Amino acid sequence: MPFADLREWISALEKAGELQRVSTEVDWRLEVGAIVRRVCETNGPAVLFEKLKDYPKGFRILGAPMARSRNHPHARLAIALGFPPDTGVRELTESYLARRKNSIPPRVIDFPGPCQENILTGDAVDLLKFPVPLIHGGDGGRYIGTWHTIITRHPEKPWVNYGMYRLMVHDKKRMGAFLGPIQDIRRHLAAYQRLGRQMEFAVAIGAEPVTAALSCVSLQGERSEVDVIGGLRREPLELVRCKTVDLEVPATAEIVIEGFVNPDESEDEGPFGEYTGYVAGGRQPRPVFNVTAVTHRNDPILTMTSIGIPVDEDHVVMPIANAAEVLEELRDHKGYPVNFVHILPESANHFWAVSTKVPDNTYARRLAMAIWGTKAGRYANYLLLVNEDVDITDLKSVVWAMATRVHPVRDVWQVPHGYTSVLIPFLSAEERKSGDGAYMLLDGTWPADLPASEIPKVSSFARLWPEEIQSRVLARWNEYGFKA
Ligand SMILES: Cc1cc2nc3c(=O)[nH]c(=O)nc-3n(C[C@H](O)[C@H](O)[C@H](O)COP(=O)(O)O)c2cc1C
Ligand SMILES: [Mn+2]
Repeated sequence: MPFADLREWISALEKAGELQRVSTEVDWRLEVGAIVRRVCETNGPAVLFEKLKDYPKGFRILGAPMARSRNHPHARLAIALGFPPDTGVRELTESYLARRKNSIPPRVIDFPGPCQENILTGDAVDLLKFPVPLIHGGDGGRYIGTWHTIITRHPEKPWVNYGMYRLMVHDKKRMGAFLGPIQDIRRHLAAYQRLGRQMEFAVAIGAEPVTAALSCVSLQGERSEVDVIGGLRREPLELVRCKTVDLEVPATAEIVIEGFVNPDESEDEGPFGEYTGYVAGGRQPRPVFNVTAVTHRNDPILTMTSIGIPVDEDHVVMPIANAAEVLEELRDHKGYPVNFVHILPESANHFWAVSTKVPDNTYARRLAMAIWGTKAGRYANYLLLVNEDVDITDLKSVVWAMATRVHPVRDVWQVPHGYTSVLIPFLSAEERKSGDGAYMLLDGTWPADLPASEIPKVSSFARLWPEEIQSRVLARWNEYGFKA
């Protein structure tokens, strides 16, 4: 059974040793952000802050919900999907794809849902009713959206988008968002702007755990994330009608914010400590999210993370799911003989490694172009291709293969132009405005026509000794006197 709400998942995390309660009072002003950053940098547990300065008891914050865990790197994501905490990268990726094949549309329940236990409209609307944290030292304001879902509906298509885009509080009733230039919500907003209409939105904070996780995935095509969320949960997600906008939201969300974006309104937003490991995005005019209603559960839990230098939520959930999206597109739809796609979390998601069969000598560049042509693969600024023998999920193997199989001149292909996240520091100021980036292919595959006898033999315990010797050595390891 999938988790019905955030609270059930929190209990499961606590049982698995993946949750720390902090009952002592902490300050929403920088202290919470600093604690959560340190948790990310030390691979600590998720943190439930139970008493926030200036706020009544009951208003809580859940920090670092899906950051990397020192117990098992993907434990909190695995638990959210109903897998054992020690599930590995390959298994998580393949299970994601297996479940994703069956999308399950949501089920709408009667108003009011649990997220509507308290309803604030008109003058009662106040975003700062919640302990919205000032997260990093250099942030341009208090961020209410750092682990959440913004829901919008395309004006002309049956396409409802769930996306995670940072949300800063301007004042009681208005927020600002950073919307990357080619994100889905941008396409929705552009369609409303073309029609000269307001775009309604709903923000869900603290829904059951798969919702936020899927909100940061670049699903291939124009797909409604909520159907994929149902597929991953193997049960429909329950939604409830909003109070003031024509949208539905996950019924058990802790906090829901409803409102509209005017087609031509903007206000300065940012900067923010970003997933690339730098304060990024500057302070610039960006779309304004006007709030018409706030609803919440009793004793609401605000989910947040303090992103920065890898590895945090950005580098745990996105690598698995985005790699899965690209793997499915290449292997299952386009028939490329790809073995696995892995996004190195340590690279802030911009170094990708792909292991593959190599059918012919023109294959590597065709494959690279196919990867960059997918929706998630646009983030693969550095792309390493290797044969199937390299375990690309192991950072040591990737560095070794790159340094020994990629000729520094012949095997490197520099591709000027192409989209890059505008938050990457290597871009010039001009490129940062337009998102005009660049790609590099590092082709570590052996030429397809190289006779097998000429492929260098790998000198490792597992590959250079006969199996019989390996087994004997392993069986006698303790007898030799080794402890581990
Ligand atoms: C913690 C976190 C914060 C994010 N913040 C932003 C953001 O502020 N702006 C943005 O464009 N993308 C942001 N992203 C990345 C998007 O969520 C991601 O690209 C996702 O695919 C967007 O959904 P879409 O593909 O439906 O547009 C963030 C991701 C995470 C994990
Ligand atoms: Mn989308």
